[in-house]
Amino acid sequence: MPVTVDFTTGRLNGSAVAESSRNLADLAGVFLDEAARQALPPNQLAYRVQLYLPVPEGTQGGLFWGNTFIEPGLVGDEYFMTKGHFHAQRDRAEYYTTVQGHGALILMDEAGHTWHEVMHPGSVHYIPGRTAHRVANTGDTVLSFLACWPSDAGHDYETIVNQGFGARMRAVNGKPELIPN
Ligand code: S6P
Ligand code: ZN
Repeated sequence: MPVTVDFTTGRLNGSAVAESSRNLADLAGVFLDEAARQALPPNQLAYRVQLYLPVPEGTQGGLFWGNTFIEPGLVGDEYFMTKGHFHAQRDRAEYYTTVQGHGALILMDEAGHTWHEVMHPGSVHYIPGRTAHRVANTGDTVLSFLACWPSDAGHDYETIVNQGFGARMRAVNGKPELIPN
């Protein structure tokens, strides 16, 4: 069965599509207010990822496709967001394209300098190599975006677990603001 994408929702269809999800229980230590995370239901869905991996992980010269769906919500005053990562092969780049909802693509260079790009339906984001990336849902509906990246990029989550990003996307008077740590 061929793979198709529904451009109204961002949903990927086809037997070659794999899915995974992250609940709040999977995101220990990700948010600033860990007590607020623990006070929320551990089985609350934070985000889902659909993956189309037409070649084995690590293949040089191949490409992967992924669709991410982030639920709306806050942990304390911080928007629901992905764990975030550098690519293990540091120079590998990636494209994101927003389908539905509103959010922020939070980017960080290897020196910890952190900035963001606003995500809205149709926005295209080039993530250069050597740049950690994480997405926060700053709206009140599901945020969905498409991603395309090299199949030999790999993921380094550990650096983010240990060092975090240099800033966080937090609600200030109901509006998103990138606040340095
Ligand atoms: C993969 C790409 C996305 C993320 C997804 C979830 O390189 O950047 O598919 O994997 O958005 O984020 P994370 O940080 O949990 O992998
Ligand atoms: Zn990535």
